[in-house]
Amino acid sequence: MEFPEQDAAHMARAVALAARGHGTTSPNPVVGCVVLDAAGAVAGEGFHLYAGGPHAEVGALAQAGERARGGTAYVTLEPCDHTGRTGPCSRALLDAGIARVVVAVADPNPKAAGGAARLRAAGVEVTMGVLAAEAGRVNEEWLTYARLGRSHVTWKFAATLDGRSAAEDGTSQWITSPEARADVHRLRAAADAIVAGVGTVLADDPRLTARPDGPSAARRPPLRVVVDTEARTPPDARVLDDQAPTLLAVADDADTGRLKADVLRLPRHGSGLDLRALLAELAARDVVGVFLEGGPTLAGSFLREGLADRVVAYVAPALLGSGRAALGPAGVGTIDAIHRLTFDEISPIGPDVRLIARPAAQPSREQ
Ligand code: AOF
Ligand code: ZN
Repeated sequence: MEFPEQDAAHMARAVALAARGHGTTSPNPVVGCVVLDAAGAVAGEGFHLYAGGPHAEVGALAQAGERARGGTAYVTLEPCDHTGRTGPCSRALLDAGIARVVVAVADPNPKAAGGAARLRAAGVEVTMGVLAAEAGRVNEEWLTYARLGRSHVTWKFAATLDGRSAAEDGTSQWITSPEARADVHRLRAAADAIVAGVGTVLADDPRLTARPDGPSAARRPPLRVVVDTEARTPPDARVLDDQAPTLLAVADDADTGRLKADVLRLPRHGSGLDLRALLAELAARDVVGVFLEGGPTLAGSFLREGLADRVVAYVAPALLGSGRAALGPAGVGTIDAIHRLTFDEISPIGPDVRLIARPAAQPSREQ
């Protein structure tokens, strides 16, 4: 039996389920699944929680049990057709007797793809593309990583209403409220890596650790990455403490003699490093999502290269009038080259506002 008019509503639920995996599934995608029985009633729900754990379909099918026979499965990502950390979901759906599978986004992972074709070949009705934009958004970090072979980048900054991140004398603590800073720690904790430039390390000596007060505190700490072309990070910098692993990204000819850190050598690009190569190297280390913090120079370089996929701005109701701008030169010499974004989300956080925006046409801009 078919219930196509219900497709969007059930897929919306699957997308909401997928979102529950945010911050814990890396290097795997977030995936949600809803299973209906043959009469169209919801019989099971599932989502992917961690790499190596059951896929969303398997969880939903287990809940549905015998009621799945002749039923419909809604999945935010094409069911896998491979045996990786777990068995193929295409097979699990067939074994459960599912008659129809509705998919939002095709799987770009060549190792796992092919589930839709396998199901069709076995006589299952397959509908692709339902709520593809929403399902793509919920899984945007992993889809960037899987499609482009590089980590997804969220650039975060905190600034005054006039876009400044430090006063004239360089002082910058605290522009935003404790509530906004707690929110930053939650976002940091959900990332696989936290990236900062050596300028920020020299100026602020940050720890770059995630210190959330909530339940995510138990997760493994994000990798700290310092973009440090000339290897200027002081050996006693806090970022090199033992609170989390740290990678120093340096130029291939940089002198790292006195540093005892993990070093990643990269080609130079302009006056800095090849950031595209950095993100490919991080992806190869299973870093799906990068949280880029500090400072304006490095953020400008990412923007210039078209490598900032999402912007999270914490804006305080305060004015400075002078002092360091939140963003340094970003390759915009004339108004035609302006980086246009669209707002995704505008939320009050304590006395501040959190704005989430993304480039109007990412990631096609870099393809
Ligand atoms: C998931 N969760 O719910 C679905 C996935 O490492 P494995 O063997 O668990 O396989 C991961 C791949 O399986 C993943 O990259 C994606 O292509 C596919 N589907 N993965 O982690 C899920 N449905
Ligand atoms: Zn699967």
